Amino acid sequence: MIFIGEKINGTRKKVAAAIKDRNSDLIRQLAVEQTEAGSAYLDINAGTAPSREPEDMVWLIGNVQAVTDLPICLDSANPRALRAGLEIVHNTPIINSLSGEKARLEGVLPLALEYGAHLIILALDDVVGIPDTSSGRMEIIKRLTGMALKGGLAEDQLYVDPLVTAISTGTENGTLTLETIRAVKKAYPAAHITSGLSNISYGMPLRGIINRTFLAMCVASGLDSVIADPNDRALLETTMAAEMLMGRDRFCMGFNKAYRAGRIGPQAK
Ligand code: THG
Repeated sequence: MIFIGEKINGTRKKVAAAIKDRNSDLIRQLAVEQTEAGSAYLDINAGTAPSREPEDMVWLIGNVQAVTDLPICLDSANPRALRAGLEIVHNTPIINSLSGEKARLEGVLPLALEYGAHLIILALDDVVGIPDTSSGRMEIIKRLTGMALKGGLAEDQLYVDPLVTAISTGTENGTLTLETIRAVKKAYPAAHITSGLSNISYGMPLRGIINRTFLAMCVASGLDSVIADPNDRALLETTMAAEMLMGRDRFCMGFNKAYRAGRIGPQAK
């Protein structure tokens, strides 16, 4: 599982305050703890102030790269913030994200091609928003994937996000995402499939159990990456069990090793 650590996100209150106060310690601590938990990438979102976003992004990346070698997932819709980040990252990043919205097609796609970055593709545009059928989502995904491939990105540089909407607002919202994952996997076997997932439980009690169960179902459908909290032990346990059961853990070595290292199972005191 390709874990993209989600915690350095300016829409979170603690992180927003740290950005405002230039509190490096909090940001560095989040980078270290997500690195030690086994993240493959660290998502960085500088938050909502568009005028300050480029400099805030640069400040965040500087702090993260001071304590970890992990590549970064640049989480922004702002082409200026993305370019500022692309200029200073040490390793090939993921750009999060391209959608079918005109502004992103014009502002984000050229950056991904210019820098040869990995790219998250969202199944939405500014004509229909998020389509409420799998075929509608696939239509957008195919359009965007086609443009990225034609521009020179390799299929395995793409991370398709099928998008998750709350099960509390639509009985079929879970199966819609699962169906889309299977369709992406079939159309683009080398592409990665990632998602934020926690939207599934919005408005519901016991969000953790809903998120974990859905994660296991998404893994069974072909999801191989997740934007989540890598320090969420129960989520990691479910992820590792699901991948093992799907035949992605030879001789169950990953699961056993994680258990012996105390990364899953009863917490050592
Ligand atoms: N797809 C893509 N990118 C994304 C998302 C997605 N980026 C943002 C988001 N969704 C994933 N990132 C986060 C980061 C933090 C939190 C949730 C998702 C989070 N939420 C707290 C909670 O759920 O309890 C509340 C916020 C807080 O801590 O203040 O921490 O889907 N491509």
